[in-house]
Amino acid sequence: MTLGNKAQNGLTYSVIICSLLLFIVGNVNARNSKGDNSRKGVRASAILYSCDDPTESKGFATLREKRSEEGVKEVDVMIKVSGLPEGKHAVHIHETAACEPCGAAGGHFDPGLYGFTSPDGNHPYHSGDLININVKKNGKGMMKTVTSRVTLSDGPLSLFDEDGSAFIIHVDPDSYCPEGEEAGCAGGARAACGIIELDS
Ligand SMILES: [Cu+2]
Repeated sequence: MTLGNKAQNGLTYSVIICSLLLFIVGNVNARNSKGDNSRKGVRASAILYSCDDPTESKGFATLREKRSEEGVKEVDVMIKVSGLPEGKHAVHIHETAACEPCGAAGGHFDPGLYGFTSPDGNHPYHSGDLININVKKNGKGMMKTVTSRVTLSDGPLSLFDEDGSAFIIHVDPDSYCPEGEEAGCAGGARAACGIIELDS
């Protein structure tokens, strides 16, 4: 074998190894991007502020939309709060993305032909009705739930309609209004509010 042949063989091996590396890296990238897209879905979040002092943060919420095996859109909701009085507090998605004052968030999110957003009426049948959050002695609480009554993506139940949506944490627990409409049965006054925004 001449020196020229050796150099040529070396070059050939280098080309083969480089091609193999590029192939492997390309495949890993393709798999990652496919995996990320299918897992990620649409996500949103909200920072919760006190209704007494809108500069004081009381926690945050995250939302993630996914598809069930049946193809139904489901949204995972997670809320963490701090600095709230011990006990249960009603949590709902309200119909307007406004928190100053907290009353600006309006009634409960309930789009559609028969939408009825009055907080104590049609409760707990609004699209935005969720479950109580339980706050411990130290003022901290966490709540996780899943809802198929709202979506983050476009559609008739989207939280991102023309005026958006906001979380409200109420002062009192949600009794879910077993006797029908009764003043305060859905949690009464408002303790914290957070405008829901799509994650970029
Ligand atoms: Cu409410």
